[in-house]
Amino acid sequence: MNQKKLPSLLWGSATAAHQVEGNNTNNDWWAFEQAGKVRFPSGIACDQFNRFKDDFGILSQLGHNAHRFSVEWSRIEPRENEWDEKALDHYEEMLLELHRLGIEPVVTLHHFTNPIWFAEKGGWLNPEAPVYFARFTRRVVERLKEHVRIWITINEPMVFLYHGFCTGLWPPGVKSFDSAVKVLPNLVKAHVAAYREIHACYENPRKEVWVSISKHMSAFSPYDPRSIKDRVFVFLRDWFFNHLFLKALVKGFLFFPGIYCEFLSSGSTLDFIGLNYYSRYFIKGTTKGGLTPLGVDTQDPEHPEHSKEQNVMGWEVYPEGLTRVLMSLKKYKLPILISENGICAAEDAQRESFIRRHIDAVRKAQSAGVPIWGYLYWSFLDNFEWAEGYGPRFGIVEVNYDTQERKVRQSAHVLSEACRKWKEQLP
Ligand code: IFM
Repeated sequence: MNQKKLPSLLWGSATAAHQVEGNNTNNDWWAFEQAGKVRFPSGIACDQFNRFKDDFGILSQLGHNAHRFSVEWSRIEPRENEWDEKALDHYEEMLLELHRLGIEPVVTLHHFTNPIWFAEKGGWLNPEAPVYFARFTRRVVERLKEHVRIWITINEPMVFLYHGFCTGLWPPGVKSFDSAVKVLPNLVKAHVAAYREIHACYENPRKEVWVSISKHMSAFSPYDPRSIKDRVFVFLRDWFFNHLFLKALVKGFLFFPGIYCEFLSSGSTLDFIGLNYYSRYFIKGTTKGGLTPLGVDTQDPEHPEHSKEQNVMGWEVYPEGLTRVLMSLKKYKLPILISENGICAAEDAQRESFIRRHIDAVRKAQSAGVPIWGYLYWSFLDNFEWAEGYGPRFGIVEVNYDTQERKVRQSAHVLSEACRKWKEQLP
């Protein structure tokens, strides 16, 4: 196990397996794509499976000291309880390369994709799902533990739940809030089980291993600030989407009024908080036309409070929301790693400005006493943006999908400069 002290500020960028590796033929996303349920199939993506050494060379030139990526469950366990050692060797090679370059790996175990065998058994609706996920976790951690000390069990569980089970835009394509509510405790239990497996795998638990989820959080504002109903629904949204999952992991029980209350563990199963932040939503206090009973959200650019700046997908650019969300996490008294924050932009100048302003927003929260552990920009490379395909470009490194050529954007240098300066100025 690497005993080197962790840097005072972790900084760099992030990716996820299915979005960059290419040819992940054994997962449910691939099957969804082949069935024509999204506009574009992922295909060879950024071919990072074969190009990771060159890609990591770019990270090193940019000076990043941390990098987040995910291992692909369907490569490691392509059929139930059959383990592909070559896939594990591959991830070990990636980790060794990062260490050789002095870059701290942050490894995600579940980033939206599931093996087809798991999906066929009912996926996350199956009450046994946490057991399958914990078995996978143990296998991975036993094999890779020498090289990893920061683990993310599940990426954005509430977003996964929302698109997989409410909008139906992602696999398994279900549109039912009732199903989503059944999946929720399974995801919580999966994290708790994985957390325990991870700590059990290390001889010296807790001291040198950090485990969390990556929690997507948004800023919410009432559509009409004078409407009590809109304000109540903002509170509900914030409670359900932003805090319910975190609270369940910190307190050891999941409480969902009228539907659910279950004790899961005897203590907290978060060693830090991984935060993914992108945007703000205006909430209308009505259930009519909404996909959940939690109000209707809009990012209407005509709204008088809207910043008048959007990304290519129409998400409001709202750095103040990041400060707000970070302030709301202070009460958990845990270090916070911003595990994703980024923009898909047509012009890199917008990305440069986004990075500067969001880092300032983080530093503002830090000055107000929020314990910031690091900042990882989403994403290192342009990549497969799920149902949106290859249109939106989030990368600080441009990818030419015809030739797989990489081109470092100016925003990559802006990120490095801002983080270096930030680190130097830390007390
Ligand atoms: O690309 C995604 C990522 O997989 C999860 N967080 C949000 C990103 C941008 O939509």
